[in-house]
Amino acid sequence: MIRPERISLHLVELPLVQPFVTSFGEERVRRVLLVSMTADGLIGWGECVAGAGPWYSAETVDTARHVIGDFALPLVRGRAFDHPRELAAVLAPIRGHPMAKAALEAALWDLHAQAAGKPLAQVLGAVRTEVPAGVSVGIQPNIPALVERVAAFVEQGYQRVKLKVKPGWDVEPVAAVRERFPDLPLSVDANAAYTLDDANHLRKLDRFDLLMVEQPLPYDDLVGHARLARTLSTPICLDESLSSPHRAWEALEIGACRIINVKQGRLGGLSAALAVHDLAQGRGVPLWCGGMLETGIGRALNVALAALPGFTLPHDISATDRYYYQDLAVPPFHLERGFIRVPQGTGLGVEMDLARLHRFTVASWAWQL
Ligand code: SMG
Ligand code: MG
Repeated sequence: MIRPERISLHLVELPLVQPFVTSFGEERVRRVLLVSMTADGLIGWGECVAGAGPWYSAETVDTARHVIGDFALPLVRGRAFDHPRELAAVLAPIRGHPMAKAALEAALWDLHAQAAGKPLAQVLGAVRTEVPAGVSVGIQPNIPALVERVAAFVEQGYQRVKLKVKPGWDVEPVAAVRERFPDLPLSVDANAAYTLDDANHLRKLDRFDLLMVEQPLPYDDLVGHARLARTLSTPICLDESLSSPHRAWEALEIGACRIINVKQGRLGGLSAALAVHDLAQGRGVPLWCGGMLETGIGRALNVALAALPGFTLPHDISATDRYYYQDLAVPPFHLERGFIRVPQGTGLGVEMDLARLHRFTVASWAWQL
């Protein structure tokens, strides 16, 4: 039984090692909200994956702070939880805001696993001790720079490379990378930058033997993806469109995707991610764990999730040094023969470095429950 006593939010600004450019913008500093939850002498940590602006999805760091502080907290106050999966029902009166909800649920899972004296991965049902690491490469200033970046990651041992694409940066850069690395497991992610009118153009990607094309069309266009899927040989993977387990079910029912990118934040929490895991496993749909430039707190949670049996493709889970000079959590994640090891300590299995948290925090809030 977990009875949360105190909840704090920490707004942090952590400089990225390299700017990350997607079809929707550039990020140089990760502005990120962390949640700490105290119960019975333990502290659980959660990371909210919302961005600084409403570009990836409608949520932002500030909407998450508002929704957690003003609406979720009053619902949680005075409650005790036998299991973290109970939280979703408590927060159900709040429509939307999956990332805000997921951050609270994450802290509860960390507490739950710590109280049980077990690693989170084990509590979730992990079957692996290490997970295959992929890397997501942002849009570069030019093609030679892209090929050089990809070469450096391949050299480091990443098992799969994902290239960010957008109109005007797609067929040529992909062709150049494919020519240099004929056998590299390669995928592309458009972050919703195309429409169904681009179907003929997108078909040009079929010649590069890509593992998948991720979220080519707008987030609310499941039917468009189903139509596009009928004309592409490259499998479609959905990310932004899958905002809940029910949406994932709908997408599979109508053939809008053949692969699922699982992000617990986008889906509304780890329990929702587990529901998608079970849904996909039952249908033989391959899964992999997406990334949101998490700090070590969110990364530890992703690694634990990715250790489940349904996760069979390399993930957007890279080593800490690909993102940050100094992470908030210790120890950092390293690449070992192309894999990231699943933490074996209790709970998340990483420790928040409180001095670093303090150094990078720009605002914080706390509530006694
Ligand atoms: O965490 O390695 C990572 C980033 C992976 O490309 C990545 N994420 O659409 O899948 C995606 C993007 C969303 C984040 S953009 C800030
Ligand atoms: Mg994506």
